[in-house]
Amino acid sequence: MAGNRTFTMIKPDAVEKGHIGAILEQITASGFRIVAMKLTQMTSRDAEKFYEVHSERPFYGELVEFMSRGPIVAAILEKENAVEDFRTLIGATNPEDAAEGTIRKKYAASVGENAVHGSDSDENAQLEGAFHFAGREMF
Ligand code: 3AN
Repeated sequence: MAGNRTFTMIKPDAVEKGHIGAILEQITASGFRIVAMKLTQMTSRDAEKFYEVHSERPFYGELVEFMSRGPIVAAILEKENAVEDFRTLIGATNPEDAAEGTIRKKYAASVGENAVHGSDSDENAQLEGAFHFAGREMF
């Protein structure tokens, strides 16, 4: 059903700092069901493709380098109104602007290294989930 799934990554900075468990706990305690999940690492080519929409932005090179520097946790999450509710849970892109209690407020260091990704639309949630998972890896 459209609208009930989103895609997330726990980014290399949060994995390096040992925050996988705490972040997954907050996600599931907030009512999201894990549909698919894996610990994986993107090559720089993968990260270039994943963030192609940002290829003209000045931070694109830095973003690709960061996102491919270490393992990430990729996951598809299910909940009513998933895309919007998950973006509320993670908080603003810049952790300085993120609301108290949000995942980025708690775990992100900067606008570049901001701990988690959350899809910005139902269409991108579908594309991003399909980028990382085969159909038989979704439950
Ligand atoms: P969001 O992830 O909140 O949807 P976007 O789509 O504007 O934010 O940016 C995608 C990713 O690009 C962000 N998660 C962040 O890692 C990176 N990014 C955004 N703005 C900057 C910036 N000014 N400098 C460095 N990296 C940035």
